[in-house]
Amino acid sequence: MNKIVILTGAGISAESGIETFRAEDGLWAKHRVEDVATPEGFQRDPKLVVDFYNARRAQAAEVEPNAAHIALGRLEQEHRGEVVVITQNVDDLHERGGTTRLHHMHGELKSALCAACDHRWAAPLVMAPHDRCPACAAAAARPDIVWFGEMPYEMDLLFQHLSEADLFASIGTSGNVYPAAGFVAEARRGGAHTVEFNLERSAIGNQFSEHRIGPASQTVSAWVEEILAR
Ligand code: BV8
Repeated sequence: MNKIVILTGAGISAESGIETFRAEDGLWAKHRVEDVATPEGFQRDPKLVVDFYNARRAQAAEVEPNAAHIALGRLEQEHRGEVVVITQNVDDLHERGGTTRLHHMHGELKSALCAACDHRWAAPLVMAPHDRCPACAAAAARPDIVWFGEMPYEMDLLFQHLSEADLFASIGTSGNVYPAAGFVAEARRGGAHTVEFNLERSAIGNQFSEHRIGPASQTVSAWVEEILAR
């Protein structure tokens, strides 16, 4: 099992206290996706969108990585082969859990983006609509987040990693959002063994060879122990 590629979703951060999207009391139960996670929503009401991310940025600063994040950090440190984490999450719990080879395919709360010149900088805890870009001074700052209808980041590189994976693990994602939900098929095409970690089988559960049902803090820690003991 040389190269391990791991995709994570909101479920890996749930036990740290960050609500997921599609649970009954989740984010999409309180906000309309169209209003807070699309470019059109941002055009329509930039303050609503900026405040939605300000609240999540503040929450992410208050919580801690859980045993699953920490186990993945240890796996990267101690596994003889390559370990690459691709996350749909925008919090920084993987970094704080010790993962360094990390790709935020949907962006990150800690980054701000200039819609005019593409400059990126460390986002202030509280962003305001039309904050000025430190590089070009345009009042065009936006959260550095990939909204629905926008292209996720580094896709060519991510597909390269998926094609080289010997082992592909998907942790805490409902398999509703593409292109991330298509990654397991890509990894299988490359010959990878595939395992899904979730509280229940996801919408794409039938595409995985192996399932580990239960809270990620327990199932991921046990899995990492097994791999490192091989
Ligand atoms: C694109 C922003 C094209 C950041 C997000 C086909 C049909 C219809 C539409 C589409 C289609 N293909 C593509 C689309 C469009 C769309 C899409 O997929 N729509 C879906 C809804 C059908 N996709 C896009 O728009 C993507 N872009 O396709 O661009 C393109 C082409 C050319 C040129 C330009 C563009 C962009 C998608 C990114 C959107 N941004 N987020 C933010 O606000 O956070 S998506 C959002 O959903 C988050 O990023 C989140 O990470 C992601 C996925 O959600 P999950 O992480 O899976 O979270 P969820 O709550 O759903 O599930 C949690 C899971 O954890 C559950 O299964 C639960 O059981 C489990 N769990 C809970 N607790 C635990 C646990 N597991 C283990 N342990 C626990 N303790």
